[in-house]
Order: sequence, then C-alpha cells, then structure tokens
Amino acid sequence: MTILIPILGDQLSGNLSALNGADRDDTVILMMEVDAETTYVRHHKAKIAFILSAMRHHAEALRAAGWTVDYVKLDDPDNSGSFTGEVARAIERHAPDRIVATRPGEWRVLAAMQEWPDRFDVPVELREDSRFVCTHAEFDAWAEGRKQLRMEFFYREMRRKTGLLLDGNGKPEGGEWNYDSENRKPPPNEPLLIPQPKRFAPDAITQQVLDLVAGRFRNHPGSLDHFVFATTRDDALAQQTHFIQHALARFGDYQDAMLTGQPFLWHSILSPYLNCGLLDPLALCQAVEEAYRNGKVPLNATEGFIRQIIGWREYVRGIYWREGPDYAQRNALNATRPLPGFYYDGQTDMHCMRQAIGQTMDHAYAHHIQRLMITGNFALVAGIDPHAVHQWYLEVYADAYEWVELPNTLGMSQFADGGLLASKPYASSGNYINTMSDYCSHCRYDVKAKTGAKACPFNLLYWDFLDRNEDVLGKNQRLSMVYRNWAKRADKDKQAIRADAKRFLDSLTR
Ligand code: FAD
Ligand code: DLZ
Ligand code: SF4
Repeated sequence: MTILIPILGDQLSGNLSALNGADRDDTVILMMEVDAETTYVRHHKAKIAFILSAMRHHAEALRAAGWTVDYVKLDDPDNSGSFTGEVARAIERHAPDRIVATRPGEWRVLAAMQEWPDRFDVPVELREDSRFVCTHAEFDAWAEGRKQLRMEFFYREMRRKTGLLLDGNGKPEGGEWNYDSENRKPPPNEPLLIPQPKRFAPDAITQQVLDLVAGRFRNHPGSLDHFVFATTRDDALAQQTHFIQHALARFGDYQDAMLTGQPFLWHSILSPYLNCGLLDPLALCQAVEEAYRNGKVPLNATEGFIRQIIGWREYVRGIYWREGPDYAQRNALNATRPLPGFYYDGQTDMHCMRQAIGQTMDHAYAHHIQRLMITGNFALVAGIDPHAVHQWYLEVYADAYEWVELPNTLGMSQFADGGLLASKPYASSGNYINTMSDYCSHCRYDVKAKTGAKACPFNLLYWDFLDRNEDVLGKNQRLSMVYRNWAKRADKDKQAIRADAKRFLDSLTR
C-alpha cells in the first residue's frame, strides 16, 4: 500500500492536513518545482528564490523527520512543467494506491487538481486546509443572509472562536474590540530607533537557488541583491521572536507611517512565512498575546496586530473562496488604462511612488499602507485596468498568492468589486500621504498645489477620479460630503483640474 502526498510550495507546514494519519513507511511525499508555477505571472526573482529555497529546505526537514520525499527540481531534464504532469510521472515511479492532498490556495490550481480523479486511475482525496482559523463552511454561514459583509463583525467572531484577547468573562480585553483610535500616528522623527528585521545570509541551498533563478528568470522583475529571507521554519521563528521583542510594541502607533529609505519600520515582515506555511498564524497570535500578558507590549499594538491576522487575513480568504473564480474579472468602475512602465523601475518624479516601487523591486516587500495608499491609490485614481494591477501585485510581493492578493487588490484597493470588500474607495489626495510620511518634502511636486505644472498628481487625479466616476460613486453615502464639496467648486476650477489631470494621464501613456 503506497500513498502519494503532493505538497505544494505554499504548504510547507508540519501540520498539513494531507499528512494527518499518514504512515512514514508507506508514504511518498512529492514536491515539484514546475514552470507552470514559476511563470504563470512574471514573479519577482526574489519571490521565486524564496519559495524554491523554502521548498528545498522543507524537503530536507521532512527527510530528517523520517519521511520519503521525491523532489523534482526545476532543471531536472524530464520535468514536465506542471503539477499534473509531475503527478502523472510520480504515479509511474511509485504506483500509489491513493493520492491524498491538501486543497491549494488558488482556483486555478484547484481546477487542475479536481481533474486528477478522471486523469489518473488512482483515487484522489482532497482535504481541507486546516491552517486557517475559519473554515469555508463557517465563513459561508457567517456571511449568509447579511446585507453587507464587514470585517469588524467577522473579526469579533474569530476572537470568540480563538479566545484571543478575551477577559475572564469572555468580554474583549480592556473593554473594546478595537483600539485603532489609538493607532495610526504620523512617523516619528527619530530614525535611529527604527528596528530592522533579521537578515539571513544565504546558505548553500539558497545560493544554488539564487544562481538558478538569476540565470533562468533574467527577464522577471526585481533584484536578488538584497535577498535576506528566512527559508527554514527555525529562521522564520527567529524573525517572529525578533519582531515581538523589538517592533511589536510600536506596531500599532506607526502601522500607517511611511519614511524615506525605511522599507520596514515597525512591521513584522512575517507574511511570506505565514503564507507559505513556515509559520502558524494562530501560534503567532498566541505568542503576541503572551507578550501582552507579560506586560511587554501595550494593548493597542497587540489587538491591532492580532486583528490583521485573525481578522483581515481570514476575512479576505473567506471572500476569495466565496466569490468564486470570476471575482478576478470584475471591473465595477470600468477602468481600462494600461499599467505605466514605472511600476517596474520606479522611474517617476513622484517621490512616494519611487520609494514604494523602488523598495518593492529591491526587497519584494512593501507594507500595507504603501500598497494601499501609494501604489494602489495611484492605480485607482489614474483608472488603471484592475486586472493589470492585480497581476502586478501577484508578481512583485514575496507573500503574494491569489487567495490573499486578489481580494486586497481588486476589492480593497481598486474597488473593482463595487464595494463588496470596502465600503468606499481608498482614494486620497496628496494630503493623506503628506500627513503619514516625509515623502512630500523630497518631491519635485508641490503637495499643496491643486492645479498647475507643479501640482501633486494625487491632487489632480483624486478629484478627476471622483468626477469621472460620479455615476457609480455619487450614490455612495460615505462620499456624499465629498461630492457636495465638488459640486460647490467653481466651473473654472473644475475645468482646470480636468485639463491638468488629462495632461498628466496622457503623459503616462507616452
Ligand atoms: P504586518 O503589517 O506586520 O501585519 C501582520 C500580518 O497581518 C501580515 O503578515 C499579514 O499576514 C496580516 N495582514 C495584514 N493586513 C492584511 C490584509 N489586508 N490581508 C491579509 N493579511 C493581512 N498580504 C499578503 O499576505 N499577500 C498579498 O499578496 C497581499 N497583497 C496585498 C495587496 C494590496 C493592494 C494590499 C492593499 C494589501 C495586500 N496584502 C497582502 C496585505 C498586507 O499589505 C500585507 O499582508 C502586509 O503588508 C505584509 O507585511 P507584514 O508581514 O510586515 O505585515
Ligand atoms: C509561487 C510558486 C512558485 C513560484 N513556484 C512553485 C513551484 O515551483 N512549485 C510549487 O509547488 N509551488 C510553487 N509556487 C506556489 C504555488 O503557485 C502555490 O502552491 C499554488 O498557487 C497554490 O496556492
Ligand atoms: Fe507623492 Fe504628491 Fe507627495 Fe510627491 S507631493 S510625494 S507625488 S503625494
């Protein structure tokens, strides 16, 4: 009796459901580096290197724990290039009686796996992915019959389910569910106090992968020169501990702040490890809560961090699977402009965009507010095709898998789902960026200028966006005050904004 267990690149967890009950003596684990996955979008070179190196290290860890691992490398001459092709070849090698797999994180891969029972003469069992707090059935039951889905109410359910930050009476710790009113301070003027994430020097396995990626994916975006990701569970845990000790205490305060030359600030840089399975989200939240209970970190930071994981992360996953594969095609604002080339090289006079894109190309990382209020905000107000925006985010971040990237990009950031995920578009003028960063003081544009050659492009495009989309957005209650302000503007001001915005947008295409 042989069981074949395929483990995908984002399933690098010791507690994977496919392994439940498996016996080391009659199991072959199959891990596959395949072209279909490395090229279905042009992933950042560092993202590919991170995933392949983490896969190779995980295979070593499984072997050390007594499992038999059949590992197919990308440059194996007989590599067929796809999961399905590699499972077919593995069936020839091992003649398994059964295949057991954990459901993948993407509709595209699920569709391929659902064909396996017809293609192979071997029974296939697909198990739920148990590494999340909320099951699909629980999310659907919560969402059923609600007029509006809002993360905050879902999050409270997850607090109750996990018991995180509840007092002895099952009430929220400190009396409130959410302490965001104490968070979101502008950046501090003390750069020397900013913690830096741990840096992990490439070992021999990572170095081999870096060489492979440098040669094979020359034409993919991004740099390998700054590669310092953890690629083992122990090192990912070391970054988890480092974050809790050095950055968590001020995570809440400076969650939305941005500073020139500081890509990481008080963020955890843990999403690549959570999403590929090296770290466990619930265990991370429990470690964070313990730091709070031991008096090491304040409640606003603890609650804010835990909300990102058991709130936002679980919520967007629920939306992704609930909305179905055609969610990716939505375009509620009919935005069609191509993505400007500077999204790949940062060559623009907008200092905020240059910073966010530059660090993305260097590190395959930007924090949430850079993704939402700089690169996302620009794409939204410039009317870029949301599918092109989705592709870009999926390519360039080391933590990007469709289940988490798509709802964040298409829903939260681009409002392309018409308000399912966000109650109003995350569009802003330069004023927000000026408040939350030091970017504007380094920019050739003037954040105070509303029109004219020096006017901040966000100022022009914000009003032009509202004007262009009044048919759809004018009905949104949360925008009624903004539209009243727009209506009060003199016609000649409106014309100047429209003309300057058009000139700017035309220059993007050129
Ligand atoms: P921290 O700021 O330290 O936050 C802690 C953790 O909370 C993160 O590691 C992450 O696991 C979780 N988290 C926080 N916000 C979110 C969120 N909105 N959705 C899901 N999890 C969240 N996150 C991804 O993991 N993968 C993506 O592909 C991705 N694409 C995004 C695209 C856009 C347009 C936007 C606006 C956000 C996206 N996010 C994505 C969410 C968020 O930006 C990242 O999770 C975060 O920046 C990761 O950095 P960190 O680990 O330092 O996070
Ligand atoms: C993202 C990615 C890349 C770049 N390469 C591989 C790979 O070669 N082999 C693999 O098993 N997984 C890879 N992945 C992650 C998969 O794309 C991911 O597992 C699926 O999209 C399902 O979420
Ligand atoms: Fe960005 Fe405008 Fe500020 Fe320049 S002035 S950094 S374009 S917000």
